[in-house]
Amino acid sequence: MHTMALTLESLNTLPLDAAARLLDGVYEHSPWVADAALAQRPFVSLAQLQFALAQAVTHAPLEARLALLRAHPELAGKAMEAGALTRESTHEQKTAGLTACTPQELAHIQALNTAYREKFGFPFIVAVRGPRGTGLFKPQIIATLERRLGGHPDFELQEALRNVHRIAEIRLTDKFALPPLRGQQVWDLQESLAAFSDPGFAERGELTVTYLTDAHRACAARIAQDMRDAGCDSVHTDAVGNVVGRYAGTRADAPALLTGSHYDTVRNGGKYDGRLGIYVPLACVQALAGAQQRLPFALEIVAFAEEEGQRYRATFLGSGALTGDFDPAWLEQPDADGVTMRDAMRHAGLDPAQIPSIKRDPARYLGFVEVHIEQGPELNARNLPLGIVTSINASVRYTGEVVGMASHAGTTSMTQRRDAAAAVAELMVFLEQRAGADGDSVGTVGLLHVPGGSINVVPGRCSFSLDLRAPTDAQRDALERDVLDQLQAICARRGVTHSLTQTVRASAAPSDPVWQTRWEAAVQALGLPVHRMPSGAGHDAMKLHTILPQAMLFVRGENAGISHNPLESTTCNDMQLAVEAFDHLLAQLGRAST
Ligand code: HGY
Ligand code: MN
Ligand code: MN
Repeated sequence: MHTMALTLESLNTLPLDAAARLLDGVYEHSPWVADAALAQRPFVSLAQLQFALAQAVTHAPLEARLALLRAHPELAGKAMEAGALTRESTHEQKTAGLTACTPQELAHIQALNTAYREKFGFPFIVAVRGPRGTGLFKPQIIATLERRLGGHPDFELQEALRNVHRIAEIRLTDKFALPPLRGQQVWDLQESLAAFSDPGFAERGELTVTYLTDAHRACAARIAQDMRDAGCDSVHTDAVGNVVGRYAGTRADAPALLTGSHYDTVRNGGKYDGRLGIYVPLACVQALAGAQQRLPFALEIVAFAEEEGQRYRATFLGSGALTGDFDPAWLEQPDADGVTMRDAMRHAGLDPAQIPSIKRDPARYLGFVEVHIEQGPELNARNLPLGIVTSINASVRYTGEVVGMASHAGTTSMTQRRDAAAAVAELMVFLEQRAGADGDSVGTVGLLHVPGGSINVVPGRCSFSLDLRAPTDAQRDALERDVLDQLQAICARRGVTHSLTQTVRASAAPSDPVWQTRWEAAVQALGLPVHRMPSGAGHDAMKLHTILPQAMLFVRGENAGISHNPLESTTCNDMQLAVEAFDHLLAQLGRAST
């Protein structure tokens, strides 16, 4: 390990061959990567160097990329047993406990390695120091190997390379002695928050936090404490359960910057959806408070209590309360157990009568910004840590039911049936084809249920949901019209009836150009390319869009950006970069306000 930490200055100014030697070991047995990347110097940041290294690999011929993968040792493989690993790999495999496998573990891992290499033609590679940089556990590594063994060769080639880049990023962090401390803290705070989960899920190690459950209230209390610990001058929980932390500015009357995201989750969801947008700005408050520094405006961070609409059909409820869009009819809505929202609020000690006072006066705010994981594969595929959101797609959601006639599965001929489930199935196939025809529309039936169904009964009823999205309102409306027309036609032909309830209708929310430019300047200042992209996912920002200028910053997700899934993941290095980008945006606003 280098006794002296490397510096960008040395890397930028030393003769190329000397500079390349400083990067020895970053890409396993593959000095050509550093040689190619150094042509891009000078580098203003480690992130910029990292991206140049990744680009050097991306632009290399396939054979060179495959050779890079094949230069890596197997996990708990023969090179480890023979003590022939590089210094870095030895440290990494030791840290992961791979040098201390039981004979059964060793046999299992080596059998998996053999199967993996036979299927893909290169060794299984995973960054064993993981997204936190301090190490995956052996069971996690084995589970990842088992999961990825089932992958598609094209995907797996990219996934293996992404892990090589993550290994390189961690090795660079060590070489430059620049641990992403603020990113690690953000990562750890979200890890702690993920300890709270609803019953029925917590026992399975799954994360589910739905509106106003005890786990949800425990999250609110923890977030409030984290806001106080970070240095917020005031922290309160409002009448719908939003947790609001405010870091005062030097001018009490100046409009504040509003930011935040949601802390509820989908069922068996990920740890970062929403929550990252609470803890990234909180890390900025921590730094400001630590330096006893004040901005010329207040920073107000809102942890929105409800965005996913899981327990009640009331999506964006938390941010909707701020924009004056809380629908009092929601209070009487029962959940699956018959508990009305009003009762749930009473149980949580919230007073619905105070909800109207949550509405914000837009004149008191500069705008709204939200940091969120991308929840998609784009940044991950481009080896980019951050992305700039240009617009949030329009969406419309329905819950519905088709009613036919339950009848004997054995005696009802195929021409006499009024099969409710088959009708919905036919609609699903149409929806997939119709949304696909647009290219950038999406349609999903996420809920599908035959109530009281039996294996030997033709389904008489079938409940379902529709989630339709598109980059513009007009395209969403056209998709919606075609799908609803087709549902009508299917039901008429099959002699079944249907009912539909619209639960969400959200217009596309283009980013405010001025605020989008601020995010772009922040990302550029980090030495990263500006990658602009729409958001396929809905966010609280689309609600605040109705009263304030807004723009979002996306953070790359691991595992091809999967989300609404326990595999949702992002690294402490990427979180660090999001914090630094937020710092930069605050500094821009500070300069603009003076
Ligand atoms: O469904 C969405 O787009 C968001 O995650 N609620
Ligand atoms: Mn979500
Ligand atoms: Mn979200």
